[in-house]
Amino acid sequence: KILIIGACGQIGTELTKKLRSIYGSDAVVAGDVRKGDPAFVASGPFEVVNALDYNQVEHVIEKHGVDEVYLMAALLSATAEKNPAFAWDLNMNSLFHVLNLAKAGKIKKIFWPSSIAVFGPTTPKQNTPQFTVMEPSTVYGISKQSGERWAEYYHNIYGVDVRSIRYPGLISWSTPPGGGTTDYAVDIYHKALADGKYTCFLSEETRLPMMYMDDAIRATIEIMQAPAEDIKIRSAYNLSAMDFTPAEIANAIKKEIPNFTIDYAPDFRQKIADSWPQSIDDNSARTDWGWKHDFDLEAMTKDMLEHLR
Ligand code: VAH
Repeated sequence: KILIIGACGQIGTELTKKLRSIYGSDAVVAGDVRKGDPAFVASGPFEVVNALDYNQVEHVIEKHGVDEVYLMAALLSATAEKNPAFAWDLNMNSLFHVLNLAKAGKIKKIFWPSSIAVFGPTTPKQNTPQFTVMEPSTVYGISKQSGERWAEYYHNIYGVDVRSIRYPGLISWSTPPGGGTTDYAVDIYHKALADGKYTCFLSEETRLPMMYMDDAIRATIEIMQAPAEDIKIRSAYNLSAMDFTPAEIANAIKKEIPNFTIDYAPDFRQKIADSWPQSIDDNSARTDWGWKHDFDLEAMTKDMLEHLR
């Protein structure tokens, strides 16, 4: 049985649906501190669970016989900068709770999301390697880098089977973005259809690694289904599909919506974006567990607009 903590979030919502379509609704318990929309809750077991409450998490695991946990609850980069103490508390202590439940033998396998935010201003920005300098300059990035260190430690010292991916910016038509710096790449499609124009909070040449949500969900499930011996990296795997700038995604949209216009008004998120890589080398994921992406910018744009129109 699977428990998703943070099931109502940007990734969690789609992950829950996909896992239920693979394993059956009753095999996947959706957990979130928010109640979640009734339709979602009606489609399978749902528990209100606070990722920071060890006893609540343990109770849900025992009540449903859960043996795999996907811990998707976190504050993302932009929100975390506004709430550093809570972001550190939520992002770190929720991970310790789940790692300790696995160490105590109460769950068998954990998925925990890392991010390209673990890289900082001193990291090489082109084709960022799997192993390189990592001096994250955001609260979110610091928590993700620390989380990777602890995940690897719990695997090496206590044999915990925890698996992780450094997600790039994720774009989905069906779930709103969750307070990240890459959220512009979701907002732009909605505004292009609604208003025919978009004011971007990053500058036009800000290149960032990105991925369509379909690819991210598939990667998450594939790394969890891989044989344990194939997962040679227990901090987190670099993962990549594409990288683009606001100008490039705007041009891709203009091919479908010719009159679309974009202008730029960079805000505090520009500094966060400037500290991150522009492109990622994900050869370790491709070699160790057969990762390969499907969606490029053009395919994503077609699929986004098709679903949102
Ligand atoms: C954020 N979407 O912007 C997340 C992600 C790499 C970006 O970590 O914070």
